Parts: sequence; structure tokens; C-alpha cells
Amino acid sequence: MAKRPHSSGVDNAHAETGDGVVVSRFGSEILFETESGITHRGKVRRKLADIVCGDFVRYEKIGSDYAITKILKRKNTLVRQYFRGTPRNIAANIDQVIVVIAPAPATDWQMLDNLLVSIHRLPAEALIVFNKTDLVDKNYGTLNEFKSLGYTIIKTNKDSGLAELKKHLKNKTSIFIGQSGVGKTTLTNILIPEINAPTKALSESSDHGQHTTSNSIMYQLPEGGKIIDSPGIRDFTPLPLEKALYQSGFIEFEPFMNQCRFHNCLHRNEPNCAIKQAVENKEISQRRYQSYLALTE
Ligand SMILES: Nc1nc2c(ncn2[C@@H]2O[C@H](COP(=O)(O)OP(=O)(O)OP(=O)(O)O)[C@@H](O)[C@H]2O)c(=O)[nH]1
Ligand SMILES: [Mg+2]
Ligand SMILES: [Zn+2]
Repeated sequence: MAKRPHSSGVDNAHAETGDGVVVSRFGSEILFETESGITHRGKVRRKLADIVCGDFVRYEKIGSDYAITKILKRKNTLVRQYFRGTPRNIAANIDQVIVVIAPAPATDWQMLDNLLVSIHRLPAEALIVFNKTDLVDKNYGTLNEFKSLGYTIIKTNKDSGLAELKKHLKNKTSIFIGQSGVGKTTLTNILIPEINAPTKALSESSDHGQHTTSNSIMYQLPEGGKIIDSPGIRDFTPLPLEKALYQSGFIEFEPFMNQCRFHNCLHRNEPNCAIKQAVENKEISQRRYQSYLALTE
């Protein structure tokens, strides 16, 4: 992985280079951690504008300043479509994306579908954390649908489920993502008690989160592994992919693929479509199919 800092040669006896990992980003500056675990601020060169939390980088030390000169090869990047198709990186080199949902604020299920499509594409492991279970009795909305699809769901609240969550976090780089106010930072604070990052109650008038966390920050977990706490999102649209690529993100389509009349069927208006038939037979949920249609419009 990262190399130790070393002298870059005789021309500039004070210049040092080395590798590190981006812990957080604030505009053109980042916080990064060297392999020896020391955190520094660094200036990012303009051409590296898409640098993001989790990136492995090369730095150069000039005097007492650090400049980031290169983004090292990425394993993957979690990307969303920001404005009219513009991609925006959320994090890089992720092993596991943890979508946090809660009874309050109420879950946007279509956003969960969209996130799962993007996670499938990375690829990275997907984990659903159903938080604030103290606020509901048993069954929550359409969550069972995701369980039947085979997604792993962990139930947590401030006082329970944390041991199970820790097992899934161990020795991986994970990111918490989800709507504002679902409790991502609260969970992070419980996992790493010394950080005490700010959290805020839902707005009384709307029952929505108040967008408390403004920058993604990566933390080292005491048991090994890393967790990135990210700002709440209002919506999540995957990058514009070729339509065929969206299909594999709806994992329940898999058994019916290649059974449509047309080999390049988009499962919209085509005749003899096995996916549409499966929706009619209730083998694929109408709700999930609608999410698929919305993505492939
Ligand atoms: N009842 C209950 N409330 C919780 C639980 N976890 C967090 N909360 C509350 O939910 C509110 C929002 O928590 P945060 O941790 O700030 O949520 P967040 O997901 O980080 O929000 P953003 O940073 O805005 O994305 C706070 O008032 C927390 O105290 C829980 O398990 N049960
Ligand atoms: Mg937060
Ligand atoms: Zn079809």
C-alpha cells in the first residue's frame, strides 16, 4: 500500500514525497493521513479536482507545506449524478456501502433502490442498517422486500445492535450514506467514542434532518477498519449508465434475463417481455419495477 516518506534527491534536500489517504476534503484543501498515522493538511492541485475521501494520494512536502501531486490508482468510486449529468464523487476505495435508514425521517425507498444499483456497479458490499428501531414496533414499511431480495439488514438503535454492526465493519473501509437525520453521525460517535462529532434533532416542523454533517470524514475504527461518515443526501441518482447496466443492479431481474423476445429488451414497451410478465405474476415487485422505469426513462 502506501510507501514511507523518502527524500526525493539531491536537487532539493528539503523536498519529501510519500503516500497517504484522504481523510476529508474542504474545497482545495484536504486532510490526509500518512502511513505512519500522522494527519496533515495539504493543498490539492487544480487538475486533481475530483479528489475525494478515501483516495490514496502522493504528497510532496515543501518547507512546512504539503502539496498533493497525484491520485493513486482507485479500486472504485461511489459517484452520484449531480447536476444535469455531472458526476460528483462521494468516496473512493470503498469495500462496503452502508445505507442507513430510519423510521424518522421516513425512508425514501426509491433512493434506496438507486443506491443499491450504484453499489452493485462499484462493486462493493451492500449493507442496510435500519436505525432508530426504538421508534417502531416490528415491521417497517417495505423493508422486508429488501430482505427477501437477499440484502443483509442490521437493526440498530443507540442502545442495541452495535455488536452486530461492528462485526460487519471489521477490517473493511465502509461508508455510512443516507438521508439527513437517520443517525449516521450518532452511530459513528458510538463506534468511536472519542470523536464526539455534532448531531442535531430533526426539524420539529417537517420531521426532516437538518443537514448537520457537511463534509465526509474517514475515521479509524478501534477494532480495525475504517468508517466514513458522510453528509445526508436529499436524493441519489446514479450516473447515466447504459440502460443495460441498470438492469443488473435490479438483482431480482437476473432469473428472467434472456427470456424476453428481444435480446436487447429494455423491459419497457416491448412485446413478450419476461420482466413485465414477472411483474404481472408478482415475482418482481411493482414498486421496484417502477424504480427501474424511472432510472431508464
Ligand atoms: N430515537 C432515536 N433517535 C436517534 C437514534 N440515533 C440518532 N437519533 C437522533 O436522530 C437525530 C439525528 O442524528 P444524526 O446522527 O445527526 O443524523 P445524521 O444521519 O448524521 O444527519 P446528517 O448529518 O444531517 O446527515 C439526533 O437527534 C439523534 O439523537 C436512535 O437510535 N433512536
Ligand atoms: Mg451527520
Ligand atoms: Zn424484457
